[in-house]
Amino acid sequence: MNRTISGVPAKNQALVTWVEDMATLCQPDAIHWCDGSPTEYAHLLRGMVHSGTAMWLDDQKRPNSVLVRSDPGDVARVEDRTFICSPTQDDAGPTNNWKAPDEMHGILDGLYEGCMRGRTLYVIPYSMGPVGSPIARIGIELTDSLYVVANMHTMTRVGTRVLDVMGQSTDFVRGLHSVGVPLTGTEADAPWPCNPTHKYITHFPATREIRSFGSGYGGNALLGKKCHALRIASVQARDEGWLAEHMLILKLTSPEGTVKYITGAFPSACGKTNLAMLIPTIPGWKVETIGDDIAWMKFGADGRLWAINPEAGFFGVAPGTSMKSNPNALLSAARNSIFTNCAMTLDGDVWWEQMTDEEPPVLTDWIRRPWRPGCGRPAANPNARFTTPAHQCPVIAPEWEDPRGVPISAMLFGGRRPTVVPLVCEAFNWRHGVFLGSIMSSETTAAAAGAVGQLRFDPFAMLPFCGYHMGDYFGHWLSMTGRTSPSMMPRLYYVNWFRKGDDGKFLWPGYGENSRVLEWIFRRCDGTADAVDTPIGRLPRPSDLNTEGLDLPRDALVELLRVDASGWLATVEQIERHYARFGSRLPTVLREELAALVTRLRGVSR
Ligand code: SAT
Ligand code: MN
Repeated sequence: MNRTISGVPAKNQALVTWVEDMATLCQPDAIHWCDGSPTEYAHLLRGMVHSGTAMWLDDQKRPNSVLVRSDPGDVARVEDRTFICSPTQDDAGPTNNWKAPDEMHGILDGLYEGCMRGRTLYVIPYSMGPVGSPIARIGIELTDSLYVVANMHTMTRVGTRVLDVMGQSTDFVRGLHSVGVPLTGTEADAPWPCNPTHKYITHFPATREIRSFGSGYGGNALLGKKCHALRIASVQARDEGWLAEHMLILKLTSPEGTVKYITGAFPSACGKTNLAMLIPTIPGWKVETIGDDIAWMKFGADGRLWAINPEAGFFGVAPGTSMKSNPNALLSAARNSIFTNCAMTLDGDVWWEQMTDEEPPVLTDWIRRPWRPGCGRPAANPNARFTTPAHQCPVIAPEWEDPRGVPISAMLFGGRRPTVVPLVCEAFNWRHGVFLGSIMSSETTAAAAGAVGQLRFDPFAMLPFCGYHMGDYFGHWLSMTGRTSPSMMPRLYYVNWFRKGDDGKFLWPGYGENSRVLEWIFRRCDGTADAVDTPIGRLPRPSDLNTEGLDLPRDALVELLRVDASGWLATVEQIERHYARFGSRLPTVLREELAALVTRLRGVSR
């Protein structure tokens, strides 16, 4: 068939052949090669508005920004439809859905056949990481969704410059995405096309391929993000001796002007963006942002771990973001942003829960219904998002695009834990820290489809994102310290901002006050802050934390830093069950760490 081709096709033979093969399968009417230019982005937004997918927001209030409302059935990652199709089920491990590659390709080829009829196939060459950085990687996403192309423009580095770096290399991740709704020519397109019955988010780590079908939302469809930068990259990182992690990266500067870089692993919608952009409440300290979701870390010639943020934008959770909770995020999204599933005000701006102290008297909610305060429904979807260029962040660190990355001094692990886990706890050493990462757990959030608020183990916040057997992943983490001198390794911390009191209210104020915990961690790395050895790790005493100006009852602070020995002992059985899932692939060292923890806890609770 005669297909229109626009844009400048690549000269890379392997790429051209693959695009032709995929076009033969999906049968789009046209192919567009993205150049990544501002003109192209403007064209994409206009196209989305024209097709009814997006609405312009008021240009005075949110210049060059749109609001998109998705299909109400397509609002979050679908973990039960996400598959790791490694050669054997054992490679995928017990935490991933698995199908044999051939079988999955068979199912998908059936679905992809003719799935782009009546649509344009966009070829998106993207770089995860600064273009040309030795840590960066290239991927190509083919998609029939304008929304995906526009978001990829912001979230990654897209375009011709990526093809230039690629040359004739065949080393790129191949991603194919379709909303799975062909157009026959008579019916009007849906504002948010998606397939109501078939959704597949699939990964083929051995061949570095991603196939996504049926959903247009976030991590299901923006393939550079979770699919490439975490699931595929975690396998590459295992094979090549580095780390691809679900971590924010922040720069912390002390009043003396000393800088340390810290990463933090927290599950989706647990405050990574807030922590990465935090405004310290303690005088003289400064936090700047390198990244808010993903970190790729490799050893430098100096033996330290250096991290880059592979992304170029933020895909942040909107509800709860306000000038009080995270002014830097709100200011980042002041222009040139795509808002998804937010509510709209009468004067053409967006709104979401807790954005302002007072709720607007009338809104259009995210499903386009009239909304009034007290009507009993949220105005924005709980997983509503803003897509915003990282460089618009008022506290973006000048070195955020340094191709060498930044050297990491400390790593945090955290989740939503209403009980048991203290505010902060330092690992005794690397292997104890890996143990703490492996037993991380958190209450589920709206970022994934399914029940919210249920406690689940989410090791290293990678449960939905690790592209291989989690037992081997723990082993990979343990092996990192053997690659350098132990003193070069970052220190590891387990933190919990979400501890609740008997009244069900949070004990710790969080947000900017988390800088007090960061200060302690900073000073621990420098050897200037004290800690006490406890059965679970090294904890600050209340007097070791900077509490000047902190409005917190002393009882609350004591409780936040208390070792709840019986609470920990009560979770041991759950940890054993969690570990049992990994069978013989669980590193023995972690079982030993668990046994040692139990011995230490029994020692104090006797
Ligand atoms: O939809 S995303 O996967 O990009 C967001 C998240 O779950 O962190
Ligand atoms: Mn995330």
